[in-house]
Amino acid sequence: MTYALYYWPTIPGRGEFIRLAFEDAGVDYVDVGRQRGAAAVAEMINRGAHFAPPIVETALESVSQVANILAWLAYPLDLRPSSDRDFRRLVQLQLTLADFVAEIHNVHHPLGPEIYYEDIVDTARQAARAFRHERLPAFLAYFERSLTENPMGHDWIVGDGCTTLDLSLFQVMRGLRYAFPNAMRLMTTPWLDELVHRVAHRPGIRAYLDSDRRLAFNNDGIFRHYPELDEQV
Ligand SMILES: N[C@@H](CCC(=O)N[C@@H](CS)C(=O)NCC(=O)O)C(=O)O
Repeated sequence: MTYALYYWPTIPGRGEFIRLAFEDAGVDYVDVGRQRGAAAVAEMINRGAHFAPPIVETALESVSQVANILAWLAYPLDLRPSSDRDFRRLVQLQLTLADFVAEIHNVHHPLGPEIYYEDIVDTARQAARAFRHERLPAFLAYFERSLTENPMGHDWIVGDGCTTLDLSLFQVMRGLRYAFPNAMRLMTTPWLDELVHRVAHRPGIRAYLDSDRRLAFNNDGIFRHYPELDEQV
């Protein structure tokens, strides 16, 4: 099976959650946006079946929404837990992570994606303060607790092996440390930090991180580093 990923070529964004799954599993995939440019992604969206990228296409179907794509790929890529109950929990946590990612994005775009950050810096400052003090600790505590309370052990968040969700948590933790380094130093997430380390050392991920396929975080993406939105120290 060959997979085609449609995602914007210049940011890790939500496409990165999908890339990490492909790279960890070592499967063949075509990164259409990076090979053919943003126009090819726009063209896919204009066909009308999907509202927004990332979109993954095979010869048989095309699928959008990160959590939905990963729930699908978890089976063929062998990044799933073994029981149905754990699979439901995986999807539940992946959807919660999608909520978290949307809130992270909304910190720098509190009035919607169309308004330039530079035009709403003061509003973004207010949004960032609330995010850093309320939502960031609440979401991190939830995922940290999920990890420590996994009855199958604390190496992985669901079940006893690596899943798509562990790879996604890696990306979110790395993104948060890029965007809010000061605020993140105040958070206590020992188990999530161990998880990030464990994921970074998986053979497929390590090779990917060292390759030119891996895009660096930047200020056009979801995780943006604006010092004025971070904790002042
Ligand atoms: N809930 C969707 C969000 C998709 C999304 O917002 N995609 C962004 C890029 S990360 C986009 O290009 N959105 C265009 C739009 O919302 O019009 C998912 O998880 O896939």
